[in-house]
Amino acid sequence: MNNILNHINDTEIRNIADKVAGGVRISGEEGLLLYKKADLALLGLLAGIVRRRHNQNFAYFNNNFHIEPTNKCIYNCKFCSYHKNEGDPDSWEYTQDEMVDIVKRFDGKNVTEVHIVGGVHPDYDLHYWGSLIKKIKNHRPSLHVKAFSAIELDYMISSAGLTIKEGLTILKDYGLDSIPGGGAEIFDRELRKMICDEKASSELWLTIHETAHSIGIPSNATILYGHMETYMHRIDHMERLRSLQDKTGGFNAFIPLKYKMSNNSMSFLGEVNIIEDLRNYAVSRIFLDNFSHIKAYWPMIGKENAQLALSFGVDDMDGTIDDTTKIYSMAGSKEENPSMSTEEICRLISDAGYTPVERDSLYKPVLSPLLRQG
Ligand code: V47
Repeated sequence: MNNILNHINDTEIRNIADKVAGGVRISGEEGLLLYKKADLALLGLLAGIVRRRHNQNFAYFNNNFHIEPTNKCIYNCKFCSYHKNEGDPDSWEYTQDEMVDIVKRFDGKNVTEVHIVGGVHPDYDLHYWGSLIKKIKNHRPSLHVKAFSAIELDYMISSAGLTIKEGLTILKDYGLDSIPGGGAEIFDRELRKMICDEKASSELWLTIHETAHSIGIPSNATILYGHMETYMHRIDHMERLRSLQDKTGGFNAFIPLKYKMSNNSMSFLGEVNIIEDLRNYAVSRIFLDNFSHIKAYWPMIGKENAQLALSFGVDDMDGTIDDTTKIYSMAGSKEENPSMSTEEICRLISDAGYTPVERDSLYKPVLSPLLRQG
């Protein structure tokens, strides 16, 4: 490895590369230099070192599906293509029975996780959402329920007049297993004000996740990138996550979400290209040394790009999805009806040179019939 690093001409980048190869944490300033000055091939190499330290040659996926209860939302984030007002012909709202029917569609199928996330609907309270989780658990106790972004949680808990800890404890008792990473967007106060002024602050997002971790609810973290932010904003966002992870160890995965431009009021910004996506996955992998997993969410970035990202630090492809999410098709993703079979996801991973592992929601291997047959 040292021989390869000898070919780096820039002394600053060479020193950072030496640190990464030696397993030493890099500073925010050094992360910034990687974004600005390191070429993509070097970033892939360094991210690969960190990736292998955490996950060897494995690449993970799960068998999962989503429920998006409603796209009616009290907030109107500028990047969102999903939000609709009450009365809009494109708005929807499922009843609890309809949502349990979605779960029933997967009876006899080897799914292990349901991911529930949607708009912040004004009419439903904490116990409504809790009882939905309970009904799902009653029907299929082994299904892991990963539900509600910190933004939805803030609304349902604060409108019930409870503390975050009280609200999360109630949801945990109903059967909540983990929390997805949505709603983090970008933590910088000024930028957050520009793109999603109304919803929970960055500090509140972090407090909700910290409190969840303290009562044994793990979670994910996201960043929304590729809009108006600079590299400094991305580093600031990841530094806050890295500090919290040092404190709690409760994050499972970090998921960079690329801003998609269709049907929202920030379309004039356009979208960043694949080079920038790969650069961002790689720097995330290098910088977040205390996160075990970096996920490429293929319904957002596309199957082939997610496959390519495996060589830039990513070790998790998310799941099979089975055409159950609309958030990204509404924002212009080319994956209009996102669905992958276990066979297809395994083939994508092995064609990229990695070993596919079906995981549960906590990254324990699941012995799927397909993988058992080799
Ligand atoms: O918070 C919304 C993003 C997130 C757009 O935890 C957009 O496993 C880009 O958090 N362009 C929700 N992004 C989705 C989410 C998620 C996805 C996959 C896996 C996990 C996990 C979590 O979607 C929102 C927001 O950041 N988003 N609109 C858009 N136009």
